[in-house]
Amino acid sequence: AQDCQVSNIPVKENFDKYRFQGTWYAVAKKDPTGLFLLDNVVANYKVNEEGRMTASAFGRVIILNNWETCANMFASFDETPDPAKFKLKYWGAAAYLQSGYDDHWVVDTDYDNYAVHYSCRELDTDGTCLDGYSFIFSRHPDGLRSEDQPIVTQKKKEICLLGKYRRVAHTGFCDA
Ligand code: DAO
Repeated sequence: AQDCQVSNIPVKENFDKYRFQGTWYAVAKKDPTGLFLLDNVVANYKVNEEGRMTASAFGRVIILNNWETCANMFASFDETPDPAKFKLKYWGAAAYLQSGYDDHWVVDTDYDNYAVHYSCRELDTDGTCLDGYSFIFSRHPDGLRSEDQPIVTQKKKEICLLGKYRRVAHTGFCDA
């Protein structure tokens, strides 16, 4: 795993999208080029009647370099042969928000406390990731439990992003 080849990145075995449902607070993030979601990022995952995983998310964003707003985002996930590897189709409630189609891998989760997300947008010629992003999610708005921190640190290492994260603040900016 630590050869940093994207194709060798380990993901959650037998990922259960049903147990993953509900609210996740982003507590840390590794940004991609041209980052979008800044902080106050909260995602709510659901599995719909057809068995498809969907999500809605909020986060503070800055549009056109100076206008700060709360983005209301929607997502629909396409499954792949690996149950932990999805394709994420996302769009905003408003047209000026970002939209796209990214990888969405669940590297690890215990479903009840923490989750490590990974997305590589652009592969380098050597098979490592040239441009990607990653969220560390917690079920708890105040952060990770201390017992989960060493697990998450180990996973950050395995995805070659240790030291690349920033803390994601929750200040109530996007609270309804
Ligand atoms: O913030 O720079 C960025 C990239 C994030 C793009 C995707 C956000 C919308 C979908 C949220 C679903 C759960 C991660």
